[in-house]
Amino acid sequence: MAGLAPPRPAKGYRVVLLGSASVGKTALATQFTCGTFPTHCEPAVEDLFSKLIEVNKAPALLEIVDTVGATHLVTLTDLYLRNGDGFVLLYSVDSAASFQALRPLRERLRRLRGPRAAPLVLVATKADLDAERQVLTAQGRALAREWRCPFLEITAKSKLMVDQVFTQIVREMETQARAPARAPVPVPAVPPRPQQTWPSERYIG
Ligand SMILES: Nc1nc2c(ncn2[C@@H]2O[C@H](COP(=O)(O)OP(=O)(O)OP(=O)(O)O)[C@@H](O)[C@H]2O)c(=O)[nH]1
Ligand SMILES: [Mg+2]
Repeated sequence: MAGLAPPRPAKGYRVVLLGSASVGKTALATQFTCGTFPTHCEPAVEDLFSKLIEVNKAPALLEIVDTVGATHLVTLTDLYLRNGDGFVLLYSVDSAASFQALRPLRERLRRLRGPRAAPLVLVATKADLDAERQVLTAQGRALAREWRCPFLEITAKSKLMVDQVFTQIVREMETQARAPARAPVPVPAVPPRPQQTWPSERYIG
């Protein structure tokens, strides 16, 4: 039909949710994909969710990997860190321990991925639990500034800022995909006879 552009194929992204047990990873994935707040979540080794969204007028098909926070599954977590396209690192505002657990996780991500980019978003969950708050908004913001990544405070319970988590991670993945591949830092060549080459450089201009 004239005038109708063919639909653009959706780009696929694997987004991994990471964080300590009970921070609300499953609640976030369920609220985002099904629009419901689960009343009871059975811990599973892994759950997969998917959703087609639109970011910057382009379709993005998200495969969301909901991991478990249990620490004995270290090798499994390494697999996710290696194979994810983008990462949502979560802590809950009522748990300082869950906040502190993110730094080693991020270090591991950096070590495992090497020079490969790891787009990420930092997310503070359970913002409705303000009376039990142990981590200030400013602390989350400061960590995100240090990591140069977006930061969001969300409430999966009332679907506050839930969609934005995924829009942001898609934006991060797209930005890093567009960035030129990091070239190795060139080692400056040492002139074989410095005294022969240096003067000409010194007197330029
Ligand atoms: N008040 C409040 N509670 C929440 C929120 N999100 C999750 N929870 C509760 O936090 C508990 C843990 O949530 P889950 O989504 O199961 O946490 P998880 O990160 O998937 O935990 P694991 O799978 O064990 O790693 C549940 O009792 C949820 O109801 C929220 O936004 N507000
Ligand atoms: Mg879970």
